[in-house]
Amino acid sequence: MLSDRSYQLVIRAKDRFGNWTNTSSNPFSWTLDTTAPTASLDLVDSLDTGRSATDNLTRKRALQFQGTVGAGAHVQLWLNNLQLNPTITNGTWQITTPTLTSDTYQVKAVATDVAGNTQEVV
Ligand SMILES: [Ca+2]
Ligand SMILES: [Ca+2]
Repeated sequence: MLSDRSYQLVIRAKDRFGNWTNTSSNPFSWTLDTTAPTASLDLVDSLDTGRSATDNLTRKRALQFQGTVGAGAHVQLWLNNLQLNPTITNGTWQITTPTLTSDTYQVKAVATDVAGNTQEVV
């Protein structure tokens, strides 16, 4: 099995008498990347009201989430079935939600790198 790295493919032809061409094809390069991007997710503490600023229990209806994401990856935030597209600056993503109704929300961030590998954080 191939490991994650860059590869080069070069082709040389041989005729039916076993004579190889003197020249090879131009190298074809590709990169194998099967590693999921890193990502993190947090409700901004200043909007996490009440006894604890880190328990993710809040009375605010418009929330701000933020986190980190690996280089080159993009991230989507899901609040139940609501999909949001955060902005990413220098490996940090953030987004302010629309005004939400009182409910319990399952929040997850899904990071996808340029090779299509995904990482889900909740
Ligand atoms: Ca927090
Ligand atoms: Ca709280």
